[in-house]
Amino acid sequence: MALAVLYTFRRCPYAMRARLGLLLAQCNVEVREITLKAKPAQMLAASPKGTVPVLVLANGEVIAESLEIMRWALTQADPLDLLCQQSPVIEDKMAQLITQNDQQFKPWLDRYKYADRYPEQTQADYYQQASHFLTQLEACLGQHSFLVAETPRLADYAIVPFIRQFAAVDLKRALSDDFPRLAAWLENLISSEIFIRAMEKYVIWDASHSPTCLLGDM
Ligand SMILES: N[C@@H](CCC(=O)N[C@@H](CS)C(=O)NCC(=O)O)C(=O)O
Repeated sequence: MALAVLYTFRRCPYAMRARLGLLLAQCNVEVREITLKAKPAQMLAASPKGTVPVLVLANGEVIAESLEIMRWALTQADPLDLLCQQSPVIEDKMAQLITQNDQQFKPWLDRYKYADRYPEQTQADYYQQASHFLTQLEACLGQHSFLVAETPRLADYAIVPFIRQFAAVDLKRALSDDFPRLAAWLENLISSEIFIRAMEKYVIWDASHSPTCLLGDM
């Protein structure tokens, strides 16, 4: 059976989230690593908005939003119950956290990371603004080992790439100084086997290459 094709960019937190979802669902796809400076015509034909990740299913359907790719994959198989579909309260809580991450935290993260491009406020101001969400995550981690439960769920995997990016902006400033539980959570997740697999390096895709698969050679 033809595999779905994932257009991805290793360092993009949205693409990381999609790769994590696919790996956690043990869903094999053909991986096409791209560079944002020269997006392949095949990707743009599938998704003219030009963001990664893009998943093109075997039936030609296109999913061009990272969270939807995670949800699609986990709907095929969810051996670790990451979607928590039996627990509407947890599902709601996860949806809320992910929306906050994507809509509120991410814009502050971008300003904090590229403060020189946003001279209206200082980098310290942007740190403070971004910290509101981190304080909330720290409180969640006071209740359980992961964001909504004792084991990682959808929200943990959807959010961790962005917290990783935040922590990497200023390596002199340890995340653990202000957010000790979040720092331990981050370390735990990014050192996990699944995250390491999601960060595997691929050469930039070219139509002449033989296909590379997310789960390895078939
Ligand atoms: N809402 C989209 C956002 C994806 C996104 O913005 N990806 C960035 C890379 S991190 C991108 O492709 N930007 C296009 C560009 O820089 O040309 C999703 O969740 O998939």
